Amino acid sequence: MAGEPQADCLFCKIVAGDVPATIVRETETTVAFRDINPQAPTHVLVIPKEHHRDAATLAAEAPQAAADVLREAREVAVHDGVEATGYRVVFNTGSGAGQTVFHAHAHVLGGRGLNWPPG
Ligand code: DGP
Repeated sequence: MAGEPQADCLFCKIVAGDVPATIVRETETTVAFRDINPQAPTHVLVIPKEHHRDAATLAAEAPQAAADVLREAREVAVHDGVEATGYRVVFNTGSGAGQTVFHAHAHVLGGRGLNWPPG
């Protein structure tokens, strides 16, 4: 069923506490934790606790959870002190766009200059 935990999903294991992560914030519906391979001083992943394979699927299957992820992205930026200077929220969607973990997640990046287009 849509949203159910998947036994082979790394981020479902982080939600369950079975894989350790540096948690920044947690709400009823989301978890935010530091990326294991940070690309900026602030590089935090915000995920819905429910399993959906990517951001587009999340928005279609659980729009409230998608909104919660976006709200949390800002809260993470405030938490890390990068909200005022600017930060980037990225959803890699599909392997061709660089998605490697197929549990919807927002990358929140900040704390350094961020070029556009990203390349
Ligand atoms: P993406 O390429 O958009 O699917 O991003 C997946 C991110 O997940 C990538 O930046 C690295 C991060 N990541 C992979 N494995 C782990 C892990 O075990 N712990 C944490 N904290 N992050 C991970």
